[in-house]
Parts: sequence; C-alpha cells; structure tokens
Amino acid sequence: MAEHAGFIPLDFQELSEADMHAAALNFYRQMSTRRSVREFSDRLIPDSVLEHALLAAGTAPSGANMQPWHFVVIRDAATKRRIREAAEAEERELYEHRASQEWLDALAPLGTDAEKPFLETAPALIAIFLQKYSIDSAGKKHKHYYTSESVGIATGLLITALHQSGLATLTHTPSPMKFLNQILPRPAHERAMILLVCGYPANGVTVPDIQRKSLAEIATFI
Ligand code: IYR
Repeated sequence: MAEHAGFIPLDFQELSEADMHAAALNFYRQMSTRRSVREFSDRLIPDSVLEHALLAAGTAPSGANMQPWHFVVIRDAATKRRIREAAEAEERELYEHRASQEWLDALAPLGTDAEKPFLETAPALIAIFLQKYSIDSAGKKHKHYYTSESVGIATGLLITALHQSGLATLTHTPSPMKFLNQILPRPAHERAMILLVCGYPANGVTVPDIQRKSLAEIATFI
C-alpha cells in the first residue's frame, strides 16, 4: 500500500458472507417500515437520541470533506409556533396559487394541505441548513463543493438513524424557507433545505397506502 502522510489505517471489519446477507436483509426489512408521518404525539424524546442521530448524520461523505451542513434542533414551544405560522403562510400560497394542477394531483394521494399542526405538536423540529461556503475567524471565505449532494446524504443518514432509534420523521419542505433564517440564529448565507419533524407517531396514526417501486424498476444490473 502506498504510504501517505497524514493517513491512518482503515477501521474495517470483514463479515462472513452469511452475516453480510443477514445484515443486508435485516437492514432492508427495518427500513421498509419507515414511513413519513404527519401526526405526531407531543411526548418528549431523549436528547441523547437526537444527539447520536446528528452525530451519525455528520459521518456523511461530503465534497472535499467540507461537511457543509448545520442542524438546528428546535424544541422550544414559542419558536415552533413561529415556524408553524410562517410555514403555513407559505403553504397557503403554494396550495392556493403557486402549485400547478399537475402538482396538486400528484399530492392528492398523500392527503396534505396547508395546515401544519405537527410543527407545534412534535417534540423536535430539525432545520437542516446548507452552507455554500464557510467563513473563518479571519473573515476569509472557504468554498464548499457538491453541497446539495452532501446535505442530501447527511439528511438520509439522519432519517435512517432516527428511524432505527424508534422515532418517526416527516421530511417537510415548506417553500420558500427563507423565514427560517429570520427565526433561527443562523447566518444569511446558509440556506434552509429541509425541516425534519421528529417524534413519536400519534396513537393510531394512519399513513397513505402507497407502494415502493420494485428492484427491477429502481435498479439495472449490467
Ligand atoms: N410542501 C408542501 C407540499 C408538498 C410537496 C411535496 I413534492 C410533498 O411530497 C408533500 C407536500 C407540504 O408540506 O404540504
């Protein structure tokens, strides 16, 4: 192996083929039960679960390892209320004016509308910000790379970590989300990408009866 200054050995544990099969199948089965939930219990969730899920999200690969993300965890009732009010104002615009008929038709099976009570009910909202660049203590800008890809991957890991910790999430994208820069203490150059709603599902919650595409539809082996 070529020696590179500043490199360390990879921490890699090879699995037996049987263990690989079992791990892949178990993980798929567990992820199959993940559903976006739109009604949440107000039960509090442990901070340490959120903290470890965020640490897992922070392991995502990123362009030039710039880790171009920031997560704001909102548990405070007054801040959740302000976010709900601002999000619902944007959503009313969307549902009443901005969305095309094609878009509204695509949303119909999900039963969504401009009312977002879960933004207040759920015990935690995680606002996920993308940093196109960072600014160091001397005021110098450092460009970040592949930021959308990187933040998307980190968000996937976060959703996965929360799901396998026994919590439900909703990937909510009120649009535009500029209001989050006003409500939350983040610099203007950071762009809010996703508001991840997080908590226990409400008792007896139902979800739309929709199906996932088959392997043949989503993958091609050549
Ligand atoms: N942001 C709106 C609309 C919406 C859009 C898509 I694409 C969805 O998959 C679901 C909802 C809302 O949250 O209602």
